[in-house]
Amino acid sequence: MSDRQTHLLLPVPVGSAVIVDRSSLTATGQKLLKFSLIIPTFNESQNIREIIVVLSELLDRTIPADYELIVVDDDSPDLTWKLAGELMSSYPQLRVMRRATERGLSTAVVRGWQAASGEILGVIDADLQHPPEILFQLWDEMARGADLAVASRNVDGGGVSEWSILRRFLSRGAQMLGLVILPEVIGRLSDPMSGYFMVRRSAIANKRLSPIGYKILIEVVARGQIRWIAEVGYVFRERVTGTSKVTWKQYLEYLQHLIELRCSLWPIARFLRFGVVGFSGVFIDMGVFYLLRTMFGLGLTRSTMFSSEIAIFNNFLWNDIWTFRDLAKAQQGKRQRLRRFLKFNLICFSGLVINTLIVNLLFNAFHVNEYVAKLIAIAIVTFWNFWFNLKLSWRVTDTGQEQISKPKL
Ligand SMILES: Nc1nc2c(ncn2[C@@H]2O[C@H](COP(=O)(O)OP(=O)(O)OP(=O)(O)O)[C@@H](O)[C@H]2O)c(=O)[nH]1
Ligand SMILES: [Mg+2]
Repeated sequence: MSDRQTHLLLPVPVGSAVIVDRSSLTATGQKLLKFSLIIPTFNESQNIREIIVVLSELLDRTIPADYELIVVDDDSPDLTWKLAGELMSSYPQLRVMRRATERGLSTAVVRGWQAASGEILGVIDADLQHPPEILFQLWDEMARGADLAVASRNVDGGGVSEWSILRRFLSRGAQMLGLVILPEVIGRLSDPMSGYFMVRRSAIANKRLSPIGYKILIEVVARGQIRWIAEVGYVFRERVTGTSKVTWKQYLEYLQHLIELRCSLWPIARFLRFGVVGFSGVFIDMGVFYLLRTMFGLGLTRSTMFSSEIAIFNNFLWNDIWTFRDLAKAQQGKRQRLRRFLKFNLICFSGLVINTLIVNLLFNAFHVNEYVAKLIAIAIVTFWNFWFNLKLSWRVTDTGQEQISKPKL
């Protein structure tokens, strides 16, 4: 590729990592394609030709001239971008982006999608570890209406070829860690580490992505509007040529990514409302307790039980009409409300048990001051109550997939 030809390279998108929607693309006069497949590369000079040849053959057979392959290279010292650029004259659906400043696999994928005009966006490794023929099955899943189709090593027909025990352990360990930190995202995927998938543009358009490290799939599921996920089994092949770019840095970035997503996905406003309601409950509890115990002379246990239950009732009502209003609206009817109330009671009761256990543990085993112990217990139990009420009492269960319209592929 001569210097004169470098102007044929795709310009690198700058600014925030937002993918525009279909209508914005049409408004700029860009021709819409069915499919854009990103191939991120760093020092893949030994693989780039083969992957382009194989993918072009496959896609020319199925959607000729209605797809694009976008190589996003981070200025590889082995000149992968140059080799890819030279292939453009033989493969008209091929585009190449050479990034000089930004680095990293996830950002490369997002920058590629930003420059793409496909309705379905995909990503595949350049090193032939992802079997290209699986594209057909992923494509079929998208045609059936999936928002996201993931090639997975952990479903029927999936696996890894010759991974060492250490690598298997690290991969599973990373998945378990993800399940603890980000269960609502990682729990939706059998192979959250997969780097081979397709996603509908409309599912991630106009979302502010914040890609870190290697795991772009997690970012897509966390921030996108992904209702239907399909998985297709595949065997992760061994690298034949070129070298892996995976180092310990990627594991640290993965942890950082999980924590950032956890912070940004935590429903802060809802949690604050829950806190305000809980605070109001303290006054109700104390007021009713005073009334029953001092004014009506009721016994200590009965006064405590009644006042607590009335406070729980108060909290439930406010949470139902304010904190979780949107979720309650999706489950109307007296029976549903009663079910929510019973679950709320159950969770508050479990919170009380945990509260008592924590205070006892901190005070008796660790000799923490009893008021400090009580404060710590309240903080932990508030999180507990909030999270389980959100996930169990106000959980909306009937989001049917039948509402999803079929795509026009
Ligand atoms: N643009 C870009 N591509 C990258 C970067 N790091 C890795 N890649 C590419 O992303 C793909 C996956 O990287 P690999 O190093 O093969 O990672 P892996 O497949 O998970 O690990 P191995 O099994 O060890 O190969 C390959 O096509 C790489 O060339 C990067 O920083 N920038
Ligand atoms: Mg690889």
